[in-house]
Amino acid sequence: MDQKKFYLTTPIYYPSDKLHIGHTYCTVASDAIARYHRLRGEDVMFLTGTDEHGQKIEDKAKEAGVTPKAYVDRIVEGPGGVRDLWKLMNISNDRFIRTTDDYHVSAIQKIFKKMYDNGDIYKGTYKGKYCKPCESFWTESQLVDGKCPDCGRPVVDAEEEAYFFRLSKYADKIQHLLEDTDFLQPRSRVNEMVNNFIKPGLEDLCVSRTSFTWGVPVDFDPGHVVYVWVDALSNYITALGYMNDRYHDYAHYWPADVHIVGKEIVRFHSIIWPAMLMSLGEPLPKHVFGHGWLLLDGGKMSKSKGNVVDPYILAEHFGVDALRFFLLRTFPFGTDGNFSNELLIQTINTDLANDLGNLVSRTTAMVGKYFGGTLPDGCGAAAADKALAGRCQEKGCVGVIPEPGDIACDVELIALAATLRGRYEEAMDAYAPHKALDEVFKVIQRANKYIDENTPWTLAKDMEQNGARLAHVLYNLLEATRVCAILLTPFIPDSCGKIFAQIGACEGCRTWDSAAAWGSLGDTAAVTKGENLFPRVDVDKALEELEQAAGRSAAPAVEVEPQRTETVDFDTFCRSDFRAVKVKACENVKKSSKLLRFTLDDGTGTDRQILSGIAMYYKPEELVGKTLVAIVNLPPRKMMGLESQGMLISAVHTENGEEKLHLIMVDDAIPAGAKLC
Ligand code: ME8
Repeated sequence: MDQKKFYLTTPIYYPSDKLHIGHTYCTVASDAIARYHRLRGEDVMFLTGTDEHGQKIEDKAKEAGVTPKAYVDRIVEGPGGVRDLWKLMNISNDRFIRTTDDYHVSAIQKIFKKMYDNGDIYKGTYKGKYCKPCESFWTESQLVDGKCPDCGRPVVDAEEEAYFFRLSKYADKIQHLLEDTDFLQPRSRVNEMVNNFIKPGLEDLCVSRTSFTWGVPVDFDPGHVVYVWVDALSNYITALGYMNDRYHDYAHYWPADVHIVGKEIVRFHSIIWPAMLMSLGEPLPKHVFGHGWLLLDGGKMSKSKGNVVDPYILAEHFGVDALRFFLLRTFPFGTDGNFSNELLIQTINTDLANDLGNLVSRTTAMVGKYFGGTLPDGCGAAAADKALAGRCQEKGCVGVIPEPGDIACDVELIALAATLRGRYEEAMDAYAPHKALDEVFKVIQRANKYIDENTPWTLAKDMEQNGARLAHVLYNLLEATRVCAILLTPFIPDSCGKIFAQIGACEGCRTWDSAAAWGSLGDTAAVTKGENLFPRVDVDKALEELEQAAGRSAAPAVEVEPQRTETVDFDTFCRSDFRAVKVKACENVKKSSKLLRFTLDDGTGTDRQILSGIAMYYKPEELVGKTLVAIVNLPPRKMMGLESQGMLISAVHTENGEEKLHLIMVDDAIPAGAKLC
């Protein structure tokens, strides 16, 4: 039989800032799903990457005074960057795509051209609303209180010549896809898409921009760059070699089994992406799964709101596996969840330290203490237990009816553990990792109860009488631990490797098949009590340390440009004419996100106009009436068709990698035109 293939993807992340725990949640969940399919012996392709084009990145790079490519290189490849974070979090992606990779760029040009040639892309004029932070176009009717429906921030009017994609043409097909198939999951997201986007009428989508250059150029019409979402969504196929020669797995892996995405980008994945694929004549992905957000204080984390949680700090404090586990155990995958340090510590202490950690350490310690680390031959796979496990699996249920001679607690434990894999599988296949973990922890909790019921320390008091029963009890505990460790491997891979080593599980009894084969562990497996896998966390101490660490990372790392060593002679310096100027009026320059237009009183009686690229730092109305400093004898310069007669002087520095700017404002008592010397 052919090996089953499984292709899954995360979103490709914007490297506009460092990634936070919300991005980590999305990637860790995808990783657990990928590892689950590998555990089942499938041929898995797991893709992640970075989405590096667009105006937001261009602006950020400008603020930082570097090229966009240098800016994204640092965040993607640099220390503490995206790749480092995924390495730290033990993410097992098979491929990593950057949308600035050459093969992707040229494939996007071909994809755009193909849709143009087949008539699905045409040229028109774009008039509408644009949300810069989200890089999304909106129609008036889609706005919520006049603001971006995704992020709630203000939108701007935009009008320019642009290419459009005939999204409207695909409306019926997309509606059918959403309503009549299981393409979009969880099902609860379907109504939102149909009612909010399809029923009001799908409009054609603007798919090129001319107001900035950091994007994939439309090769047959210079000046236009491809809309960043067309560029980004296509990564799922270019990374397999679609329209390029860098990779050759498109026929092998496409269509994807699932795109895992956050809920705010479901619209792009469940409407625009299938329509693009229909236009290209390519098969559609089998599923899109829209997960919820991790919230902090009830709101989505974002760098601009200043409420992000740093995964590096948490991983350093509690360990990577504990963090991975917490994210997937605590929050139902399809809905939002409130992050807090308290909850994280509580989950570690309850589930990992108390339940799992205790089961492993108590069991291995007792095998060591009472049997020198090796149970006697024949202790484990007692015929009765094998038969019992077989009965359980046949019935596929937990409620096995005991037969004469069965011991009630053995029946319960074995029945629960021997049928665990089926329940786990059902949950994982439904993209419900939290439910899968819940099932595993029911077995772990039952096993701990089994220790208390059998009180091995009492049995050990009379080894002659009870030795065989004691060995059998401990064997059952090792078996239950083994089955749970196999199924926990996708979540906490490193820790499970250690558990296998401690309970003496051979390679053959770490497999998916053996998770449903009770009695796979050899009776005389060499058991060693190793390190305590999940030490209890001291809540107060940890909270205090986290607060300090957050404070440390919040402390601004201020950097200023190194001073110049070459000198200018005094006369040259004196030729620069610095004057105090008063702001009479200030406004945003139309179609420019950066420029402010100042009308200034420079003391000459004639207004002076200066344009300054500082719109991201100041609102125009804040500056009216202020006294600033300008250099007034620079040659005039045209920007966006307007003349700038000089330059305003500012102070700049970098804080935590972000460029900050302050206009130099002087005492209002200084009259307009006063010379600075
Ligand atoms: O959207 N909780 O990139 P992105 C849960 N480049 N998930 C969160 C989250 C939070 N607090 N914050 C972010 C993009 N995410 C595009 C994707 S795909 C072709 C292009 C998730 O870096 C978010 O929901 O802004 C999204 O799925 C992912 O992180 C990437 O977000």
